[in-house]
Parts: sequence; structure tokens; C-alpha cells
Amino acid sequence: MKTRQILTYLFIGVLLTNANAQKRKTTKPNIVVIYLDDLGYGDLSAYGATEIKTPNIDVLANEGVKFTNGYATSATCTPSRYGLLTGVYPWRNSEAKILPGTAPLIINTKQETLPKMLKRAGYQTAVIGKWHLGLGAGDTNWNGHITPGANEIGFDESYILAATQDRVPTVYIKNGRVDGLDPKDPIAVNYNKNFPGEPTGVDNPELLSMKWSHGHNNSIVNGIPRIGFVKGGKAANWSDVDMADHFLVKVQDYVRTHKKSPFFLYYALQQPHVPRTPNPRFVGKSGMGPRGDAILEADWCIGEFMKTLKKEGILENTLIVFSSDNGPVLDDGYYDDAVEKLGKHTPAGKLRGGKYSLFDAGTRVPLMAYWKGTIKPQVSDALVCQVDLLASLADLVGAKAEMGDSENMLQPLLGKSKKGRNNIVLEAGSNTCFRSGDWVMIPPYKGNAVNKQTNTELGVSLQFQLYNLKNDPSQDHNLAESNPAKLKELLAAFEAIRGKNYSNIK
Ligand code: NG6
Ligand code: CA
Repeated sequence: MKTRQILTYLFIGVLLTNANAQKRKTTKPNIVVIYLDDLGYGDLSAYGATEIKTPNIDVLANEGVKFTNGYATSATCTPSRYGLLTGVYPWRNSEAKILPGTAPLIINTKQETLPKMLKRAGYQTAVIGKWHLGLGAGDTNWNGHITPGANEIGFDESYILAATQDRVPTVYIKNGRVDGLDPKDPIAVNYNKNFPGEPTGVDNPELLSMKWSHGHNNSIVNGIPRIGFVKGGKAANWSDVDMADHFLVKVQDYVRTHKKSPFFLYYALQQPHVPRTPNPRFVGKSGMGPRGDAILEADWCIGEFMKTLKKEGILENTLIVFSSDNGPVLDDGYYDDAVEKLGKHTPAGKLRGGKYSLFDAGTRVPLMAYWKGTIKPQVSDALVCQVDLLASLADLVGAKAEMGDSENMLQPLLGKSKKGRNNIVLEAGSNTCFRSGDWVMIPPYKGNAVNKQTNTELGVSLQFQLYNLKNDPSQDHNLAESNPAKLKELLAAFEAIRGKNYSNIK
């Protein structure tokens, strides 16, 4: 009798453990968002690049759901990251524009965020890499506790660079404190004026190892002229050529030390944003100069990261979403051969425009979801946007969330449906446009048609523009005049979301 009882309990125990394991596998996988900086729609071999090979990222695309209509919310970094983390369109927040390194945090600490939602669902949360959403409450003392920041909007742990690799401060910030700061050499940052006696890109060209083409002529760190002025904090300065390795070690450590219960890791690589400083191991490898080399470096980092997930035995229990914050740019302020050595490579693929542009290459980016053993490999033309991660992942983990503009795209993300959003409001600078189905409508704006510094077509015109992206992915044929009914339909749907007060033409 006793033995039978024990056996029964054991049997029930096994059943429960199995049920739990099953539940864990289907509802609470680890979630990793891998986010690149300025990687274009055509920059990966899985997305058609022929001049560069990205075998590790290709695994995510070819063995997961590869979206051909995946969008960032904006054609620049800060607003896209805002949309990704809050589920709210960045044009709703006037502060969600490219930020200086001294900008205060632009996400309200009371606001819903992706990491907060996942924390409520029992996840451990971390951000490692580029931040660029502001830090502190204004007038930040970089020698003290820099708050509010990532830790106050839902990340248990943060190891970040404040803004961009080309902006000061050029230090890593660990949970709100400058990592490696020597208190005897306090750090000061200013975006308006230099500190007396500090060299700059304008005054001291002899100190430069990289030359600036536009902007980027303030303080010099590691021979690279930056945006903004800095003084002190020398021991804490990062090494540019080791940055990718540095973040890689951090994400690998994070996985090793947090693998026992579900985690959300936002791994925000800085490549191929300027200044492009691939480690010497990658220099010359692409034949395309530092931009191509930096892409190869990022690809390698992601391969190493995947190896770690595998080695730690959690690859099949981890959903990975890969994307980029905005489209590609070649000369973004430094002479680094990106233009000269481009050859036949097309960073935007067949799309028109690039970073900063209302044309499609500004916001249409590589986007894929990979979950080994759970997601069936496929190409999906469903219209999805990074702003949708909040609602989609909330559904996955069974959490409630304040949805904002986020739409539940869990089924397309898992490859179980090809039905995406009906439409998206897309942003470039202060202007917005509207994609609906295969169509995109760009309202009239005044301003330059071309950014002469980066040589990007901005999509700005005094005329209405209407394109059918399915037939005309390069946006060569403006159908606004020949299809007024479609134009009217899109304009009305756009204004219903965006309101009527979007134009800069008075
Ligand atoms: C621009 C910078 C550019 C880049 C960009 C932000 C100049 C002339 N250009 O203002 O180099 O830093 O801001 O890029 O300073 S993003 O990907 O973070 O949005
Ligand atoms: Ca960017």
C-alpha cells in the first residue's frame, strides 16, 4: 500500500513537472531583442546582399520568420527605440528626436514599457548596448547616480552607452553609474561650449586618426572627433575598437548568470553606425571599408552570442527578434571610405532613400523572429512594425499591457499567420507618412528634397506622393495624380490616426 502510494505521488509529480516544462516552453521563453544601428534592408545576405556575407544573422532569417515588410517606426534612432520600448508612435512625443548625450530621459517613468510588462510576467530584464533615450532629469552630474534611466523604466540591469558612439560622454554606464570612473578625475559634459584648453576636431586636426566630413568636430576621444564637449573621466573612456567585444562579453555573461529563469535581454549593438571602428580582426575583411567590416563584426558577435545560448542549453527556449533602428547611410559625418569602397553593394536593397528619409529605405528594415524548434522557417510579407512587440509579447507571456499604438502581431511573429497590420504611420525627422496595405502616401512638406551631407533623398516634396510598393518598390512612379481615389482613402485613414495638424506648410 505504502509503495503504491509513493508510486502514485511520483507519477503525479512527473506529470506536473512535464506540464510545467511544457508551459514554460510555450509561454515563457527567454526573449532577446537584437537591435542593430543603421543596418539597411539590403545589408544582409539573407535579404539579398551579394557583396557581403552575413552567415550568422542569416541563420535567424532563414531558419525563422523573415519579414519582407518589417518596419521601424522612424528613420532615426531615438524615435525608433522609443517606439520599440513603449509601444507608442514616437511622433506622439515631441521629445523623441535624435538626442544629445546630455538629454534627460524621454520615457516617462510611469509609462508602460516592454521591460515593465515582461517584469510583471516574471521576467528578469536587461539592456546591454546603445541607449539613446536620454538619461537623468536634466543637468546630469555624470559623477553621481545618473537617474532616472534604463533601470527606472523596467530594466533590472543596464550596461549602456548614453547616446551614440559619436556623441560624448564616451563611457559605459552601468546601472546609472559611469563604469570605471576615477573620482579624482571627474567627468563633465557640455553640448554648447568647450572646456578651456581641451582639444577639438576643428582646432587640433593633428590629433585625429579619423577625419570628420560634417558635424563631429568637438572633443577628441581616441583620435576620433565627436559631437559634444567633454572633460575628465579619462580612465572610464571606452575603447572604440573593443566596443563590440565588450558588449558581447556582457551579453554572454548575462545569459550564463540568468539562464535559470526567464529573461528579457535587449542587446543593442552599435554597428554599423559611425564612427565605424571594427576591431583589427575585421579590418579589411569586407573589402568595403569600415562600414562593411563593422557589419561583419556584428554578424560575428551574433554568431558567438548564439553559440552561448546553445552551450548553456537554452537556444530552444529562447525567442530572438532581430531588427535595425533605421535605414542605411554611407557618409554620416566621417570620411571612412563607405562611399568610395561601396562597389556593387546596395545597403537599401531595391528600396529608395535611406536613414533620415520618408522613402521606404528609411524605415523598412530587416526584421525576423527566430525560435529554434518552435518557429517554422518561412518568408512573411505581413506588415509588422517594431511598435508591435509590446502587444505581441504580452500575448505570448500572458500579460496585460497598456497597448498604445502596439498591435498584437504574435501570430505572424510565430509564423502562424500572414495577416499583419492594416497600416502604419511612419516618421522621418518631423514629418510623417502612411503605409496602408501595399500603398504608401507621403503628404506634402516643405524642406530639402535631399540631405546634401549624407546624400540621401528625404522624400520631402510639395506634391502629394502615392506609391504602390508591391509593383514599385523603388518608388519611381508617383500615382497621386492618376489615382486620386486611393490618395483620398489613404489621406483620410492617415488623418484619422495622425490628426490634421501634421504639416509644416501653413
Ligand atoms: C546626426 C549626426 C549623425 C548621427 C545621427 C544620429 C551630424 C552631422 N550627424 O545629427 O552622425 O549621429 O545624428 O544617428 O552630427 S542615430 O542613428 O542615432 O539616429
Ligand atoms: Ca540608428
